Amino acid sequence: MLSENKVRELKKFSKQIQIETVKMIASLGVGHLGGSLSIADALAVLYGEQMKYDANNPKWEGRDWFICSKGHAGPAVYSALALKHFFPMSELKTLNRPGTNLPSHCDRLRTPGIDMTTGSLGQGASTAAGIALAHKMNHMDNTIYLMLGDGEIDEGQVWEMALFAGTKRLSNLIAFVDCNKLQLDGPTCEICDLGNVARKFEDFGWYSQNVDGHDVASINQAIENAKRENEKPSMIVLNTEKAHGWTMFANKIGSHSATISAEQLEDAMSEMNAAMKSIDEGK
Ligand SMILES: Cc1ncc(C[n+]2csc(CCOP(=O)(O)OP(=O)(O)O)c2C)c(N)n1
Ligand SMILES: [Mg+2]
Repeated sequence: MLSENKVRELKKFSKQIQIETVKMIASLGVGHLGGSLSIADALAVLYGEQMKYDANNPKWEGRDWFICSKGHAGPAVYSALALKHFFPMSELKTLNRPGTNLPSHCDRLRTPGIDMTTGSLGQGASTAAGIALAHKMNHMDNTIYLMLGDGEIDEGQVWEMALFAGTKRLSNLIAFVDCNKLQLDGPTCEICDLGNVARKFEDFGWYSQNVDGHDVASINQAIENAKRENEKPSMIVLNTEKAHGWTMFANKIGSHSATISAEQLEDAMSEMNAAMKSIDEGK
């Protein structure tokens, strides 16, 4: 269980990830806002508490891997990596510009700390299972973390991976689905209703849990539970809100790829800095 201080530290880290994400996208003018903000809390728990890594040696063999299969959420991952010193914060302003190390979608050959190239939805799922299998065959105890989107899991490839990982008992694979209920241009349930996601993965041989995806303590506990499971891959369904943390865009379809004006940036910073102050004051 996390101490009160640690919970506060993770909440602040998550808020900082959100702040940097919005600033980064606003500096370019447009980007994948909603699906970046919705995973900030999970990223804070991973990079602030659970994952083994060495920012000075991103390819360290003993590290845990993070594969953001919903590769369009790159901005949130870049924020977490920069805040943990994988590269200078000043690089965040180069998002998706010519010559940048931070393309709009994750690229393992461009960005220190990005473990897999993603963006074509579904493919990160298969690569994560392959990497988990390779580590298992080599008797290595690294954990492979995988982030999927709830629209992304419409892809048949994800379910092929689910079957494979269940069959191979890849207990070193801990996956999340960011259930923010929206995809690119509509509600997930209207486009392809997946029903009970946790139960479906359970049927494929996984250990499944449902958590509040904006509660860092619950996310942390779910990962602890998953690490204790030695026979099955784990699925942690994160119940989230798209563009969480910024009322103007929260739960709106238009948050998926949003343009951000100077006035809107000001609005976001005032809301997010107030939220940061509340965390500091223990509210
Ligand atoms: C194979 C593939 N098809 C389509 C796209 C275009 N696309 C990018 S994001 C997205 C919606 C994904 O929805 P979801 O997984 O719910 O993402 P989130 O809500 O987390 O942003 C789509 C269709 C893509 N990147 N890859
Ligand atoms: Mg979604």
